Amino acid sequence: RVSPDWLARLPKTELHLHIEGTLEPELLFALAERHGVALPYADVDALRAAYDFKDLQSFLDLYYAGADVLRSEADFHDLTRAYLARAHADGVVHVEIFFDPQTHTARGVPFATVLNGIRRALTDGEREFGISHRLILCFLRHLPEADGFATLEEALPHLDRIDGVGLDSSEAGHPPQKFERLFARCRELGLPCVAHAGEEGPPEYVWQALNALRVCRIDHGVRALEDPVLVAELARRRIPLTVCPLSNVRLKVYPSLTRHPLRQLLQAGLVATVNSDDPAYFGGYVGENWRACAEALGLTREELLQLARNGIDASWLEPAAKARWL
Ligand code: ES4
Ligand code: ZN
Repeated sequence: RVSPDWLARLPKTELHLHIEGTLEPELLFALAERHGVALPYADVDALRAAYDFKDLQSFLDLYYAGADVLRSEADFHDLTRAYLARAHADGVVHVEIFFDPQTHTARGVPFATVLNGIRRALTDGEREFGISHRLILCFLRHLPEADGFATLEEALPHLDRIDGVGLDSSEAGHPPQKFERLFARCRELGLPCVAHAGEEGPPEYVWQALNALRVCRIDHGVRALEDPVLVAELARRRIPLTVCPLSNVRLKVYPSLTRHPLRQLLQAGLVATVNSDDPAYFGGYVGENWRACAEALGLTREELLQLARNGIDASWLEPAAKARWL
């Protein structure tokens, strides 16, 4: 059994984190107050009690509703800063953060407001906490590909501050293929691509993320284990999986953490990493994901070290920066 101290000191990365998913009920209420928004919940406890999800969609409904209080640059800054302080306390040294511009531009919040708030907090966080960062623009897959193209158009003046693109939201019925042309354009622009695949969707969606979208990393990807040929391909190409154990349990991908296949992924030779996804909604930041997995799965020191190394390896840090941690 590893000691809590040793685990706390392990240098951690976070490569699968939706910044909108770090909106804690306390901040959500404070921002509602800031903007004079009425909430359909009496208090913080009533809101938290609603975080009882049956699947991905039931979570997304609340997640998009919650994001409605994010309106000003200060809101996005405060949100991101609170997350970085929390991550720092967990021993996180590098973050690659998703944001969902369409959730905000659809409500009239300008793209630049969102980006400026998040970016300013990331830059400050680098100085204050020593946390390095990348920022990944995610397209919402439940919307048409044309909406994604319009969002990319809005992003063009800011590409110097966007490090890559991703694909998130409702997976079932929205295969990666739907975004083949959009991702081809993003690759032409030099943007590295990732996509959520194999969370609720079948292994076929992971194949499509690889072959149609040409992603360099798979977000979740746990259902790849159902297809041995796919597992072999992911291992051979060393395509990292950004696994989110507590998210998977909360969204009922697995009935409990003891049934989570994190160890199987490692044993299959996959570059699996540990991440928190939407920690304000899923009951644990990344440190808690590590502790809970170590405990529920009885992970060894060697397995935990491998997961930490995988996180550095799977990151988009330049080789010299990786060498500092490896
Ligand atoms: C998400 Cl857990 C998850 N899956 C897909 N899309 C998302 N957006 C925020 N969290
Ligand atoms: Zn996610």
